[in-house]
Amino acid sequence: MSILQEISANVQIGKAKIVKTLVQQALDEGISAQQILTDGMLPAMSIIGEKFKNNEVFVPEVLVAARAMNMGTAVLKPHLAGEGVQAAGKVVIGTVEGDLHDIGKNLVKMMLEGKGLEVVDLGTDVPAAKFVQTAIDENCQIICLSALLTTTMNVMADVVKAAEEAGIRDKVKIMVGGAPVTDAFCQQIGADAYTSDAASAADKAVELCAG
Ligand code: B1M
Repeated sequence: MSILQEISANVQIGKAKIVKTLVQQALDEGISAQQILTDGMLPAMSIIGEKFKNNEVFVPEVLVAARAMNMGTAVLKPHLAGEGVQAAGKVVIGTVEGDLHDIGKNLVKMMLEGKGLEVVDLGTDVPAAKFVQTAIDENCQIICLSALLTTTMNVMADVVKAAEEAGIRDKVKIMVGGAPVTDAFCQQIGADAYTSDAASAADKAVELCAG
């Protein structure tokens, strides 16, 4: 079994400490942080998701896998951080109200910080008004929204409306993402940008801050 397969297998069974050790070992062996993430850790969460859908694993197993994933990505964090010119800008990020999924949101945050952007992380289950108030109070250029449930993605439309009602829509860009979100949905709700993964989200945020 390759080390990436070992990482995937241990994320799936939630062996957080072993994942942490294996991720460090893979880095020491010269495997890039991006490859560890893309070929080791992300496939593990897809497999868990499939098993969850088919009732082969249940919430407790998914939670321990998520914890192992988060511990592994913490080791990757300094290595995923971009090098070179650091962008200037401030972003508020969170998972929308009703939604507790935060692995993707944490990855986006990590990549944004890697690009030198300052990030205010509101966590999960964040009401629309909180995003808008934070953008005002903290003088953020971008609101970044993550949703993993088809039932919560509509809260993103509430954030767009709340920003309009607060009179900040022309000053703040709104970015959306997460597994059920699409470019068509982004356009439908009047948000500014959809990206499918954390690295593209960070690139887009830099572009929007510069613009
Ligand atoms: Co949940 N869950 N879950 N879950 N869970 C899904 C999302 C699901 C698809 C599983 C399934 O059925 N196959 C399904 C949703 C179905 C649907 O809506 N159609 C589901 C369900 C149903 C539920 C519950 C309702 C289950 C229940 O209780 N009966 C419940 C809801 C709780 C709630 O939120 N209110 C629930 C709970 C949980 C756990 C708490 C156990 C756990 C979350 C733990 C945590 O996050 N700390 C969990 C998990 C782990 C998953 C799966 C297995 C994995 C999600 C994940 O972390 N993926 C997931 C199945 C799956 O996705 N295959 C599933 C890895 C992560 C890196 O990907 O977050 O998509 P993702 O992020 C990607 C991109 O989407 C993008 O960047 C990342 C990659 O670079 N991205 C952005 C994300 N945000 C972005 C923002 C951007 C740009 C890009 O711009 C701002």
